[in-house]
Amino acid sequence: MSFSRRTLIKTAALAVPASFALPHIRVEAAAKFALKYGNNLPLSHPLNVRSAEAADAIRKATNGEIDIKIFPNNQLGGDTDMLNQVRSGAIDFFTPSAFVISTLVPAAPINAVGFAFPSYDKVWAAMDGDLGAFIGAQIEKTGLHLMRKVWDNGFRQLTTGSKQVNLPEDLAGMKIRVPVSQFSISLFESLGAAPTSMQFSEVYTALQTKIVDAQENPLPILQTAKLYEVQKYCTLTNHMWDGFLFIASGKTWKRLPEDMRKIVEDNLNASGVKQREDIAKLNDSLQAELEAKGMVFNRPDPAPFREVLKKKGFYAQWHEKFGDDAWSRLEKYVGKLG
Ligand code: X2X
Repeated sequence: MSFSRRTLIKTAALAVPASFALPHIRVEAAAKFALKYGNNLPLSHPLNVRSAEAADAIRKATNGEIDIKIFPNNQLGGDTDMLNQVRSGAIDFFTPSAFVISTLVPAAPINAVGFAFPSYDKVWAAMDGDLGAFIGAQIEKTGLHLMRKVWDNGFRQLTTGSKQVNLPEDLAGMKIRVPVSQFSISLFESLGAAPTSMQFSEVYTALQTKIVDAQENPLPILQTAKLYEVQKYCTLTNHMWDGFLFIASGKTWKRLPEDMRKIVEDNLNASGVKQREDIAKLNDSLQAELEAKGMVFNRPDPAPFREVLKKKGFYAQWHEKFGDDAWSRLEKYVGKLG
């Protein structure tokens, strides 16, 4: 755009009533609710692709009155920051995983109990059923609003820079980055590793500079955040299932009229269900793609890992911390644990 045209638009925006201004200015002027959504993942991740789709649908359904702008990739700060911002109302939406919100809602990572979920059909039955209802109720108590459909992060897999992991012994003393969550620390300590909590915004650099040797995340994150550039081995442990909780700031949610809330909730839920399918498809194709980029895969037997956790009292300890209600809701879907 040339200088004179820019000046003209500026002048037009100042001098002309919104209805006579250029179309893109008019849209902005019409948005009664200009809302911000922040997250920690690159634009190419299905979380961002599908939330952009939902934001478009919401804009259309409200004739532009709700305009959700997406800030991906930690643009608004790391997870801890974004959690504070959504609580204060500085941002309107945030999608923490259960780990990220666990500093506020300690029972949230009940869905991530080590080696609990054998498959996705059980995950979605639980998260769309009694387990998800429990997590939602805990979150609502803090004043935040949780959209009913949880989005997929995925089954977490272990990656390392220097050695392949086949047995729990291979984890001895390994410096591994985990999310900022007591629960993740506890699981990897029980397995004999040396975990460090770190926000996702710092993970790539920490691996590159070898502050840590390992991390754990689902395959779509290895791909979209390019962690394959700084990790060599991927061990398909499926050690936890993790989702993204689509939450709205309580302040924002109260401010929206009822019919608008329904439009937001319905569209986010619908896109969330499609996002789950996107991740399922990626899970089928990503191993080959990551192998082509140089990663070496293996798939260990989960039984010895589960045995160590049992022996170390991991299940008993977390059953007590999460409480009987949460634990029995999980076991309802996955069978007896520990
Ligand atoms: O921080 C992570 O590892 C991530 C991206 O999976 C979460 O948001 C928990």
